[in-house]
Amino acid sequence: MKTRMKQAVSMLLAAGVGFAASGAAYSAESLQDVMKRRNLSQQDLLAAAKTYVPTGKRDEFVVFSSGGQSGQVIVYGIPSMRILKYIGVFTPEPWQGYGFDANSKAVLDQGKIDGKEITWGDTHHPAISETDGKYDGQFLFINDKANPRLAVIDLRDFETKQIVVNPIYKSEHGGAFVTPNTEYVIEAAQYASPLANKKFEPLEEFNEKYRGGVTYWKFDRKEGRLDPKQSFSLELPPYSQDLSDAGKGPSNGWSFTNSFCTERYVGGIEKGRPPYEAGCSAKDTDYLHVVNWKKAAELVAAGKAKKINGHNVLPMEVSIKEGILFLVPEPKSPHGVDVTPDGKFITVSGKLDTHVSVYSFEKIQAAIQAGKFESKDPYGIPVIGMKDALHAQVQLGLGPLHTQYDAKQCVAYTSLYVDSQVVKWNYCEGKVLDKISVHYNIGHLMAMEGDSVDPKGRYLVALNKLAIDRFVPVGPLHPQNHQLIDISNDKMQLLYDMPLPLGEPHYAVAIEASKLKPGVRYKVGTDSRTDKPHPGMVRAGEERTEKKGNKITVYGTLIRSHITPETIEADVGDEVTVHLTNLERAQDETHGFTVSTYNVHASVEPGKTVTVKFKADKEGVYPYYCTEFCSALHLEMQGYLLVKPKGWKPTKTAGAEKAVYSEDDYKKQLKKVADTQAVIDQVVGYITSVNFKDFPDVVAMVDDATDQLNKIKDAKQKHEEAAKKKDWNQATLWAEQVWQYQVKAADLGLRAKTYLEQNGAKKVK
Ligand code: RUQ
Ligand code: CUA
Repeated sequence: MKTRMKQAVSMLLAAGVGFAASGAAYSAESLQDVMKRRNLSQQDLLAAAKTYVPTGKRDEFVVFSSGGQSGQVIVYGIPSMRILKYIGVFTPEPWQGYGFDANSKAVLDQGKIDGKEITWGDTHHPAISETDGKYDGQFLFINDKANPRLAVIDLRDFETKQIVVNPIYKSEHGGAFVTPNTEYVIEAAQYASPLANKKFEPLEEFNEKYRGGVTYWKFDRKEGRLDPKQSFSLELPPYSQDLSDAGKGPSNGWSFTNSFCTERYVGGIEKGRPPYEAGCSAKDTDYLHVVNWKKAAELVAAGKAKKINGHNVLPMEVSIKEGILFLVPEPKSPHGVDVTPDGKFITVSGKLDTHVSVYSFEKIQAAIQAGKFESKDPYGIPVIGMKDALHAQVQLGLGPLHTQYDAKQCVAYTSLYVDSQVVKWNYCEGKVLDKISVHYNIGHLMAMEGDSVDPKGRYLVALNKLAIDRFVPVGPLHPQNHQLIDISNDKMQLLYDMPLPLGEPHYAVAIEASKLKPGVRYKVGTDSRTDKPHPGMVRAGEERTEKKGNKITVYGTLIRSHITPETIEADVGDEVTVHLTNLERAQDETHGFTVSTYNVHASVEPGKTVTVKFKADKEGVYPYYCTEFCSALHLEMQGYLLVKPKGWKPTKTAGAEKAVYSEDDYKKQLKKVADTQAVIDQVVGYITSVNFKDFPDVVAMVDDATDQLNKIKDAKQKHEEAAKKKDWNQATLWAEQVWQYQVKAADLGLRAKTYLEQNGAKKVK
């Protein structure tokens, strides 16, 4: 350990961090000076060296964390723990225009339940799509516990594409978990309820009329959407099904869902009955549900399901008769069920037990084959004896919850809620290897790709439920605390505390950054929420405004630095639809759009077409503008919505302003244009002298610049004609416009030049 610390320090020193010449008037602080001043230990420096990502460098892993009560997803990098993005999922997200433009509203509308708008969600368990059990970086799924919903995020653009409502549940905790080729996304019910919609049943008939279940949402990878018609559920007893995991390798085709409160207690503290927590933990064991989902899918295809609320549900009798549903007792209020990377074992924690139970898939199968069951549950489901299914029980500590796996064989990590610790242990041999304290009360934990068949080890994040005194106080509501732990050595080392100020993140998944291949622009005219061509898209020069009755439709464009059109005229009461296409191709040239007081906002990334809709319900003058600082003349990227009162008539003719520019002004403009052209010619000379075509980003910038330059011809003709008529106003302004196009072209050209120089462009002859 000592030598490693020394190594890290000398590494920092070698990088020129410390040892400035002493005595010099402008001597820099040495590393030792900083350590002393900031009261840092060698251990701190080591942690800093392990997490610091130098400016301009990127993280190795990308984390998708549930945003809990914020209804969003939080994206951050490891090891730096820098937040990269919030993705609006079940909740409007203003920056992205999510819920403020018509296209994303249509996604949020899919999440309506019985026509009721629900704009909040309690996101819990994200899952990355898998191919052969490995994270493939294509899609992300996340559930809403409060309102039983599931969302699909496409990782090509990190946007929410679809929300589905579970047709038979009233809540769900245990989603999303994917099968090894993302054939299905598994979602289990939490609090049992009558499955038929809007059906009231008294709690006295809980055992007979209330039901749980597990749903298998069919994923259509080509469409990138869940397919409700091909999806199905298993009706299950009212046992508070909790989390699930899909089998892999030898256990592929099966899935496992734990449960609690198999006592089926219904509470009633206000009637003098003991509370839920007592009634729901009275028994020593609850049940692990073992389901053959492959066979279940075949049974559904063979017409063995019945329809409830239009959804395929396999009744319990069918699942029992066909031998696809079994139970195994699991100790004391279980939580978490995690299949090992090799698919041979299933670990289940007991919140009120000190053990983790490791079940053997082979033993479970042997019992099923032999028809060896210890009993049946009250609904007739065969129960496999715990002893017949167990591989080992390992004493880990108080309040074990969730387990993740290491790249090293047989090594697992389990969170201990009560002990506030992470325990590293060997599940093959059933022995504890190391423990580390975290702060405080850890819920989930996450290792890099740690629930796939191919975990990457290296880092682990403790998702703690309490922060208490870890950060500068910000009031009674504390941020959450994600703690980064180095697991690459025998002993775990705590590296970093990251406050997360956006809801309680329940679970997170981390993927190698290199597996993510998001785009930087859309094909021009794409509706990003449907991935289809947007019917409202137009190209440069095709912009128009149509009025039919009281409906105004604007087909507009955005490009540095103007919004076309620059005025929208409406009569009070008109319904206004504005389609906007961002014509830019350059990376990161997003334009935003809003209209004063109409509560609309669009984020229009390069190539995207977005629609905002509103009713011009009050006469008046409403500026609209671009909300992203997109160029030096961003503030001028503006326009007016003019809402005229009924029967209003113009009294002045357009263009009747007085002349303000002279011939001299015009000549000055011409000089400016000529000078700028010289700069452009130089830049173009450089770009075309190197192999710029080998750099797609540069090609896009050059295309954008060419677009700008092509517009000059028209403006030039206009200023020359005006000059002929000695209309110096028009002549000067159109010459200015020529210059505007030049500036934008030059800006792009210079960026392209810098890019080429920094990325090793080579001379071509
Ligand atoms: S559960 S702290 Cu909501 Cu994932 Cu276990
Ligand atoms: Cu476009 Cu600011």
